[in-house]
Order: sequence, then C-alpha cells, then structure tokens
Amino acid sequence: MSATTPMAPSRPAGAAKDAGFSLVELLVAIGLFGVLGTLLLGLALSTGNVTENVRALSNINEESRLAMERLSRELRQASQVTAVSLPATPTDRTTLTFWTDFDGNGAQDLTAADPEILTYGWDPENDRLSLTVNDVSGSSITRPLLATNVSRFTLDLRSSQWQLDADGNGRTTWAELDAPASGGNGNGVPDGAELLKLDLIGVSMTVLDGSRAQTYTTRVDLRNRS
Ligand SMILES: [Ca+2]
Ligand SMILES: [Ca+2]
Ligand SMILES: [Ca+2]
Repeated sequence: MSATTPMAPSRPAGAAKDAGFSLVELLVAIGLFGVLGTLLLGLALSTGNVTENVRALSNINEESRLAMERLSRELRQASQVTAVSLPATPTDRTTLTFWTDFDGNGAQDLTAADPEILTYGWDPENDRLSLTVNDVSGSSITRPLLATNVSRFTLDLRSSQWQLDADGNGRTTWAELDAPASGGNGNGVPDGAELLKLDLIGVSMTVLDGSRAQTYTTRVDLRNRS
C-alpha cells in the first residue's frame, strides 16, 4: 500500500513495508477497536444479566414447587379440615388448618413431636406464605415458606356429598354446605360441622418473579387418604 503513496515514491519495496501505519490508519483502527470493545462488553453484560435472571427465576420456581408439594403431601394425609379463614377484604389473611393424625391414636395431639395441626396461611399485605404448627410444649411457631413473592393464594373448598349440591352444577361448594337447607349455620363462612363435610380441597398459588407470574395448583381428595 505504501509503495504507491505519494509520500514515499522513491523508496524501495522493502523499505515501504517497514513504513508502518499512517496516522489515519491508526485512528481508524483505534476507532474500530473502540466500537468492537463496546459491543463485546455490552454483550457480556447482557448475558450476565440474563443468566442472573434465569438463576433467580429457577430458585423461586423451585421453592414454590417444593412448598406446593409439601402442602399437597400433608393435606393428602389429613384426617380433617379443622379451620378455614377466607378473606372478606383484599387485605385479609387466607388460612387453611387441618389435622393429620400422625400417631394414629384418633386424637388431635397439640404437643406431639410430629405436629398434627398444621396451618398454612397467606398474608396478602407482604405476599408471604407461612406455616404455623405447635411445638412439643404447645407453643405456636410460624415459619415463612415463601418469603415475599406470593401474589395470590386461593382455596376451593368442596364436598363429595352430591345430595347437598343445591344448584345442581355438579359441585358441592362450601357455600352450599353453609346453607341452612343443607344443615349449615348460614353465617357466610365455612365453619363448625360444615368443615367435617369438606373433602375436596383445591389450592391455587401465584408466585411473581419480577414481571413473570407462575401459578401452581393442587387438588386433594381427602377421601383417598391412606
Ligand atoms: Ca394423634
Ligand atoms: Ca353447586
Ligand atoms: Ca357456616
């Protein structure tokens, strides 16, 4: 290239090769490296962000899946739903309490080493799902299962007693059990003897990770418990 430049017309070919880069070539090269470097750095950073997001997402998914599996497993072994609290306002807690007779003595033992009364609760004000049990001294302990990402937690409470399906839609809901015509106390909440008839429990939970929402559901038939 330099052999034809007007700056060194009379140099022999060997000397022209040693002339190196012109200032313009150097500036162009620096410019190109700069652009390339910026592009590569940007790519590396965005790959890092994606990896970080995927890792955070899979952690939350994993924790949510485990929490839901645990709830399903324990509910499947349950003998009876003993208390339910459904939200009357958007800030009310939702709770599900059930009894599992782990030692098979037919009694609800409140101080067993294996807690027999379990309460799963969702607090919509801090998006937290927690589990409350009694320890061996009978003191109530609450531990968060999913710390801050549970944006929705709903219970579908039904009975297999088809004769109480007042509207004949094939599903006997807790509201139908609550109706005085079905023997309920008509107070608008599932409680008392109505709970003894609940044996189909559906749980749906939505967990947020940033803008992504993942919903987990389970449906447990308490009649099938072993
Ligand atoms: Ca027991
Ligand atoms: Ca019905
Ligand atoms: Ca009731």
